[in-house]
Amino acid sequence: MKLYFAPNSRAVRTAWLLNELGLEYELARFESIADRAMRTAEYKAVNPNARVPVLEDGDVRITESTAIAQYLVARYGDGRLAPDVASPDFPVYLQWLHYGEGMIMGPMSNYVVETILLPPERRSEEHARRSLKLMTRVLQAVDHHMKDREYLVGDFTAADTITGHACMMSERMGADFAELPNLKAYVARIQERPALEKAQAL
Ligand SMILES: N[C@@H](CCC(=O)N[C@@H](CS)C(=O)NCC(=O)O)C(=O)O
Repeated sequence: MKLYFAPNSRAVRTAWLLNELGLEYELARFESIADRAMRTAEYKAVNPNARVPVLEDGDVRITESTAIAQYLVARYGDGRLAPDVASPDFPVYLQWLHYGEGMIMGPMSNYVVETILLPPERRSEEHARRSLKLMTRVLQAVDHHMKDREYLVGDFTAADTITGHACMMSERMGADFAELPNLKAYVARIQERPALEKAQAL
């Protein structure tokens, strides 16, 4: 298996999950998401969007982090890191597996664009404020869900590697967790997992 990876990116999710599953993988590492090697024709042939992560497994190539997580658990999980399809937890698992990319990352990306990526003269305070407000609102739903829970669905699952990672990145990018105590505790909890620490050190 080969993982196209850059530090501090969504590719950490995939490395984290591979580590949790104890799977061997080869790393194609970019220095950062600004690495010019990500913009080459050679890499665009791998991922036309020139983004990470990409997972290759034999003839399989997947370029969406949540789809990669779903694939890895279905093919290599052997009953681990996801509830059984027949379990009442399964739809809950799907909901939280997809929530990170579906609900959190949009407003977070907009916020990062308006506060970090654009040159100061092109930034809009109003857009930044609106993105932050929306990001906080969708994080409140996770905070509410996390009351009296350790992980998103029962024991640790692949959903934590996606939505947990999105929550962790939201905090790092400036979302205010002061009013989100359950979420704050959850993010602290997942950051103690050795498989995540290992992925963040790549
Ligand atoms: N929906 C995709 C998004 C992938 C994505 O946007 N990756 C970012 C890193 S977190 C990237 O490669 N950005 C490079 C760029 O925008 O040029 C996924 O979940 O994998």
